[in-house]
Amino acid sequence: MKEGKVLDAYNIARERYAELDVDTDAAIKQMDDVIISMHCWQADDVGGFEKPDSVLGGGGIQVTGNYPGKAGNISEVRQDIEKAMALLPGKQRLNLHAFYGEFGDTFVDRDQIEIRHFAGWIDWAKNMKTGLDFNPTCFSHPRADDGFTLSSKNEGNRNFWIEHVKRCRVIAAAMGKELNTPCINNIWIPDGSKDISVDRFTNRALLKESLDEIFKVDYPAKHLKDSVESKLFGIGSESMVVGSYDFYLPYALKNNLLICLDNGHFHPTEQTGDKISACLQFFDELMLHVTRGVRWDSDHVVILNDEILQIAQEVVRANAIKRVHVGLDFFDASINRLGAYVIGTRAAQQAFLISLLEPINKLRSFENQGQYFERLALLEIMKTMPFGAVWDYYCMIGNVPAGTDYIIEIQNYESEVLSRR
Ligand code: RNT
Ligand code: ZN
Repeated sequence: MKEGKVLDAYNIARERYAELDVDTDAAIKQMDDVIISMHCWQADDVGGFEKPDSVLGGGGIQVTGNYPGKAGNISEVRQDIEKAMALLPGKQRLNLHAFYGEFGDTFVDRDQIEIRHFAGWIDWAKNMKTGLDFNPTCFSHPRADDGFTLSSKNEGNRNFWIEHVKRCRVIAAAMGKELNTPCINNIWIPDGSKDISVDRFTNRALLKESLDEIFKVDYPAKHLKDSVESKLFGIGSESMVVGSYDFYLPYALKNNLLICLDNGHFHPTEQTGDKISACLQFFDELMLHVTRGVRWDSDHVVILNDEILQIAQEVVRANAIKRVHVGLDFFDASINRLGAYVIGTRAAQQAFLISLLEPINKLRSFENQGQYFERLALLEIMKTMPFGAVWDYYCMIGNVPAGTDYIIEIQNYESEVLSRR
């Protein structure tokens, strides 16, 4: 897009928003605090790089599609993430899963992982001037094949996963320390049951016991923050999920952890955005997994839909950008994966920028005076305000492609890099 055109459109947009007492420059400035944590696992369809290759399984998640160009090793993951970051305005972090360690050609089981396996990632992050977040990988492993990990009745398996998660906390704390920005270690386990189960109590008691053991060690909050991610159901755990919202919400609260709200993990008519102002009354900080479920927790690429918009609006309206950590969580193997990253991250960023451009004082005053027609009218009017011009300008000043220009960049990357893999 021509810079002059972007600027002309922005100047008009700035005036239009100013008529509603919205300062577009201030909104853009606030985007500095919106740092999206990009998940590494879109690059290779949640495959990881263990030797021998782990097979995605153990319950709960599934990837479909076989679009060419998938990252086949860690350098390719880095190359793709770097390219994605170069096409995104603002700053991002990287969210790593434990099975993306650099294990070389040897087999390093999950209960054996060490900081040194992630030293390369820490160096990479230093060079990229970005923070890292982390996740234990409690799936795609023979010890998760029966669908249970931290809540398993098999003591050997349970201890194996406890050890894995403990080590992940050590690694995450090292990442936070080295990079001078707290690393969020988010625990999600697939544990659950396909069919009616009759001993949920024991599984949940075991999960509590395992977590108590894992969290015995304290790390400075400036290095490590722990979060736990709940789920309603998954493929293979349709009838019961051990780590449900009712389980983790009180657990996180009692133990000073963050709760991770994944918007694919609730009943489809439940609104994740609505949970934010509730949780913020009790938690200092929250973690989000932003995704798009299509009929089920399908982890489609995030787009700018009502759900994402409501989540961002609720964070901004609660003045909580610095208290809510936004991570992405989708994996689509049926389209250009770099394109998936850029679409999804931009959509999340756009949701925040739109929210920052809301005439919130005016809306609140309508609401406080019971002027509900006026409130609804203004909300509708905001939908057709020239947001795109502000977004393009934000891209332009961030030296990244505005308008449709990123499509061509990704097509070029596909023909020069991805198609040769
Ligand atoms: C699964 C959870 C979890 C995973 C990642 C790969 O339902 O959303 O966050 O997607 O750990
Ligand atoms: Zn998730």
